[in-house]
Amino acid sequence: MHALLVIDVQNDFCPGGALAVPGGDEIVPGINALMAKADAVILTQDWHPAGHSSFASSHKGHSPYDLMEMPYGPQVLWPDHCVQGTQGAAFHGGLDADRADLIIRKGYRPAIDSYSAFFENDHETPTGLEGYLRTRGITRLTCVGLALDFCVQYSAVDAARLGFGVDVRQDLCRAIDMDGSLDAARVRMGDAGVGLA
Ligand code: VGL
Ligand code: ZN
Repeated sequence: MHALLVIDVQNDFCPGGALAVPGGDEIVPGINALMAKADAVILTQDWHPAGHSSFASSHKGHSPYDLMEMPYGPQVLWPDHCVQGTQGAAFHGGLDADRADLIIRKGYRPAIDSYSAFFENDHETPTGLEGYLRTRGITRLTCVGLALDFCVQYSAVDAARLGFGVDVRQDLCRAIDMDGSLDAARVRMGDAGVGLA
């Protein structure tokens, strides 16, 4: 069984959103077309409480895109985004979200961020997605969505480490690309055995 994992195709990551990824909306029609052919479709939704610790606004004297040392390791500080229940956290209106078998929310704990669909940024607190995939007999994943150099990368690398067969359709992703993060992400995915289509 093969699943399509659609990462964070939400208004705040699309042009006009709080953490807009250039061209983020361009991938929606292609993702809808892939969903129609997948055995299983799983969407992730970045889902932060107001005042989340990954927001620069939560740390006096810090600005968006600063790096901060957290108890679980280094963390980029972001503009406020994907706040639970807001329009920014909603899926892009053109995405065929009705097709999803599962929507997995992440980043809902105030003190820790979660880029990966599998583990929070401490790399050990599970989201439950691994168990879902295994109990459904899913062994292969195709990853698409936003952003290629953050949540897509972390999800794809974790999936490969967990033993799933993983490929990333780069044409159906867009990147934030800060300080070489896109090139670094491609190297890390390649090293982890992720197929870069
Ligand atoms: C993401 C930064 C903060 C992503 C989520 O979906 O790549 N990036 N939260
Ligand atoms: Zn986030």
